[in-house]
Amino acid sequence: MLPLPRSITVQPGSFVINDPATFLSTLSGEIDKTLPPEGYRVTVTPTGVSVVGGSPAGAFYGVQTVKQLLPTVVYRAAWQDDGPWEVPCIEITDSPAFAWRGCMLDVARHFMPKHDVLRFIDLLAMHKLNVLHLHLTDDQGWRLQIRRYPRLTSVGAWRRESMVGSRQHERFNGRPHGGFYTQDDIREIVAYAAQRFVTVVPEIDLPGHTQAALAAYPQWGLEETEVSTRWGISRGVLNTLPETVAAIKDIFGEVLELFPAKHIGIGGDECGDREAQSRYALELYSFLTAHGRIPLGWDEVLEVPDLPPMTIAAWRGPGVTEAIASAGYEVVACPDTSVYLDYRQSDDPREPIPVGTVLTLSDVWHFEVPDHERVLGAQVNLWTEHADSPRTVDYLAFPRLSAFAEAVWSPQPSTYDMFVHRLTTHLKRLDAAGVEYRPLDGPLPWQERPDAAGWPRDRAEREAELRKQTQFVRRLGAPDGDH
Ligand code: TNX
Repeated sequence: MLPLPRSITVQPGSFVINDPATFLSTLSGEIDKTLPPEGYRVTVTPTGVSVVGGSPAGAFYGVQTVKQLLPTVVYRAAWQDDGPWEVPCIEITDSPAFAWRGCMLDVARHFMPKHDVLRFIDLLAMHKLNVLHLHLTDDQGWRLQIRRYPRLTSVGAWRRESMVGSRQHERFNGRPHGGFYTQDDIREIVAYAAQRFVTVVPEIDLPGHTQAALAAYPQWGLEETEVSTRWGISRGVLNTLPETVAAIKDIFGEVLELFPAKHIGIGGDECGDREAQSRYALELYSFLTAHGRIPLGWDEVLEVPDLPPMTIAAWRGPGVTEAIASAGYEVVACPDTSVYLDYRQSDDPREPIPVGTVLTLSDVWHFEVPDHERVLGAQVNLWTEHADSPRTVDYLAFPRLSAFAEAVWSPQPSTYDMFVHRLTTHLKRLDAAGVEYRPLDGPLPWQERPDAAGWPRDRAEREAELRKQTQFVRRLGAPDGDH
């Protein structure tokens, strides 16, 4: 089973399912509030299967576990198998280690059609993950319809062309790229996710990373521009004119109508303009908290002097999560060198568009979420500069996301070898679900990208760079810190 449940006791005997289709369509759980809210108990006896959850979410996870006891055909959309199926008698009690078990999906660099987002939510839920952080806007595209500012999507949702491979190579493909979600699409995505106990956390990244918005409304910036066709950090930044600040609040007003999540992403990363960075972090802090929400910012927002309490996504390397938690902020751990799924899965030269440091399946499985009361949990980040289709997203996400599910749900003593053993069965489930994961021994020929070069980084070098960039964070967290 994957993620591995806390406790499994196998008993003698088995239950025989004579009518699989009916069994599955009626499989559901009861609620017992004495169990942890996301916890459950599954009991299989010779006379039946019972699922009890601490809440509807717990019951849902119990059902996910029962599916793992059945033939992998249950992961297909339809099948022809009349049974009988035999399930061993077993008692499983389980609950997650962390409350925030997330995945950030960048739908700005490459748009992911609604249909594929729904499918991706199914895959998160199958792994008992519960947060989909949608990175909806960036220099290269604005993907969310805003009624008050239609140019954000009529102009901002597409670009002339894209870079091929890493930006150092300065190569372009001459092919337009675009797409956006209407507000009706978003309501559908949010409702679909909620049925699977996945919270959709939207992110409107600003004041840097806004070139697509600035192409649509140049008066919000400093100069005329177009939606970026290049990867990397662009210069575009929102100005702080009162009209611009008001427009941004209007946008967030529409975001709040669409997304019921407690956390709302405000970005705040990789912005050269300190004044704009502070202004927007503080304005949005007031706006969001007045509406009962909590801002979620990338760890760069801590550069803002006297930053009020907000939740921080700690991405710049190991050690930063603990320092931020010690400084009093709630944190979601997502260190790039452990959970950036755009980073290369091996140092095999066949790896498609290899960027970042090596991040193997084993590295992700060994990732330890720091145990601190203000660490809410962790998320993987799936940036999509180099994932131009859902097929490539599958390749980058799986099976590393399966390993991550275990790091946030059940980081208990198991060994990597045992994980790999369980993964062998799990890959059959992914096959049945139609997931084009990376085979354990390397990419299939059609998963390679000999046409596009990457930019591999060395781990020691990257860690040194991150240590330098995040010195200020460690000072914040020190007991006699000078903040
Ligand atoms: C850093 S993580 C970024 C993204 C890039 C990513 C590529 C963060 C807040 N910013 O804009 O897509 O690196 O790995």
